[in-house]
This record gives sequence, structure tokens and C-alpha cells, in this order.
Amino acid sequence: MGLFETKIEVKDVNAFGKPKLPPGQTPTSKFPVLTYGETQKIRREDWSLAVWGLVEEEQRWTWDDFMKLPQTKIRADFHCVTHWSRFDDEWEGVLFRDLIRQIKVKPEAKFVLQHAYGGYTTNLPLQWMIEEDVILAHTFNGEPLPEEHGGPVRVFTPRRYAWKGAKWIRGFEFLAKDRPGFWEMNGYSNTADPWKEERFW
Ligand SMILES: Nc1nc2c(c(=O)[nH]1)N[C@H]1C(S)=C(S)[C@@H](COP(=O)(O)O)O[C@H]1N2
Ligand SMILES: [Mo]
Repeated sequence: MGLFETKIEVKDVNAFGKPKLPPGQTPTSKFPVLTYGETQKIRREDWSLAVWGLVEEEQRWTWDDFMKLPQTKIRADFHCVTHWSRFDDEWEGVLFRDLIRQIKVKPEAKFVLQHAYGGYTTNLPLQWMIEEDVILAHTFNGEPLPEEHGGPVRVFTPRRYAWKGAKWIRGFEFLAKDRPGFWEMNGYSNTADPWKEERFW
């Protein structure tokens, strides 16, 4: 893996046509843990996922229910606002766009606030959540997602900086108006596009 660090060249292009290495990022084969506060320790049997807000009906999935939803593997790069990127990991789980096929979102819903166990939140437009391969991942490179990286289930946003994905996800709130999440209230960009270096406001 050490040599891998030299393999990413600026001219390389990623799966959606953007430079593999976004501006201001440095490749790494490490996977640092960045958590504000404590690692949440949630057993699979205690975990559940809920949707509320602008939905026709609130709904909840247990681990077993969740594992019956369509499962997808994506290979993608991880970009942290603190200037490191890691490449070509395999993330397995449920795409957000497949999850919301299971529910009826009200037409006025335009934004989604992710809520994590422990209180972390982060926000994105509903359209981006659907279009940008946002995944609720439980498996990372073929192994259960480690607790410190958000297991049993985290959100991963391959087209945004990583703070846009809540580790230990517990629910999605559907909103008509945007509502800033934890880091968005504390100085981080609302839109978080790594190719535009949208880091802070
Ligand atoms: N629940 C929760 N999710 C979170 C965070 C957090 O503190 N709590 N930190 C975010 C930030 S700032 C980053 S960079 C990534 C880090 O993910 P990692 O620890 O797996 O590298 O998780 C994001 N999701
Ligand atoms: Mo971060």
C-alpha cells in the first residue's frame, strides 16, 4: 500500500469524470478517524433507521429489514476536508435513492438532514442525495464497517467532502427549507464540493 501513494496522478479521472485527486488534497492509504465526540457503540440488533418530517408516513427499518433492501457495491474515493484523500475502496450497502423508493416523500421536501446516534447532523439537498450515489454503507472492502468509521451503518457521499456523511446514521429528516448540520453551523461549507475546494465559509 505504501507505493500506492505515488500512483495517483493529477491527470487521472474518477468514475464521474472529475480529476481523481481534487485540488489541495494529498493521497494516503491510511484511514484516519475523525469524530467530534465519542465513538458510538451500537450493536446491529439495537440499530434502526427512521425517516420523518415531510414524508407521507414515518417508517423504521431494523437491521434485518435494512439488509432485505436492494444492496449495492460501489468503488469510490474518500475526500476529507483536512486535505487527505483515499482511493478505490469498496463500499457496500443501500443507495439512498433505493431507500427512498420504499417511502413516499412529500413534494415539498427539498432537503434532507441526516441524524446520527450521538447527535451529529449534516444536511444536503434531496436531489443531490438521490443523484450522487450517496450510500448507507455497512461493509467496507468486504469487511463489516468498523465501529470507529461509523458501523453498523454510515452515510458516505463520494461526490462531497466526507463530513457530508453521518457515521452511525439513525435517521433522515425531510425538510422544505435547508437546515445546517453540525459542521455547517460551525464554519464548514454548506455545499462541500471537493473539486471547487468548498471547505469553509
Ligand atoms: N456521527 C458522526 N459522523 C461524522 C463525523 C462525526 O463526528 N460524527 N465526522 C464527519 C467528518 S468531519 C469526517 S471527515 C468523516 C470522517 O470519517 P472517518 O472517521 O471514517 O474517517 O465523518 C463525518 N461523519
Ligand atoms: Mo472532517
